[in-house]
Amino acid sequence: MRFDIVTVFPEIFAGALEAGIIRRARQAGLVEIRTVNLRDFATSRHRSVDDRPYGGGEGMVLTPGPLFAAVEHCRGAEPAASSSVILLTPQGETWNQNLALQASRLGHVVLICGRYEGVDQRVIDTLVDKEISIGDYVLSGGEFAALVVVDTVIRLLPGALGNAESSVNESFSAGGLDYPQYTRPAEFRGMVVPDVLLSGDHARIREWRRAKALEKTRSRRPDLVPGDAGCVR
Ligand code: 6GU
Repeated sequence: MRFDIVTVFPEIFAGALEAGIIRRARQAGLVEIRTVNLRDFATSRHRSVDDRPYGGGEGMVLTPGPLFAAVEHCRGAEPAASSSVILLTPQGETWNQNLALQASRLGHVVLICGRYEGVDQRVIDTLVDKEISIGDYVLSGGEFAALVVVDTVIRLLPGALGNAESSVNESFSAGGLDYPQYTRPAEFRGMVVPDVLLSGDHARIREWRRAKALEKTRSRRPDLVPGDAGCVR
């Protein structure tokens, strides 16, 4: 799989894409990730990539020229249909595990990091396949959202996780939140690990974990409890 990230701040990505599971997936050849500096595709004398909105109002809007040129550069000779262009914007559909799973089946994804107060609508109408937001809060731009998309998708690529990190029992793939975890020591500052976890009785442990996970999901995220009112699955 391949990601191209179109951004005016490529320096944001350096550290984040060179650590942990993302680094290992890149080294294993499971994913190729490039950052593309939008400013490299500006043609004006001052290499600007934004301008004032027609009709007036606050803020600056990303102009179509550099964005079209950058995406065309990312596509190279490949047909437009074999890549998907995602714009990171607070106006988008909210990202979730199911959208990540769909994206993990794509071959080539171009992520455009929205900046300033918006993006020219002609880019959205004719270049962008999907607009994505990562939640109901305001980011300064799409860069951190692009990292969320890349991380969540890479975890789903076959071979990206070792056995120890297997996503089978994780929150959300399993449909709810996780049960509480404990490790050594068995007693820390007077706080003890629940007896059942030290019992060696794996049937009882499984049942305790299932009950704890359900209790936590019911109280924090009732929308995720299968069969309950409000569950979105
Ligand atoms: Cl994708 N962009 C911005 N600017 N803010 C956001 C977002 C994206 N997702 C949530 N908030």
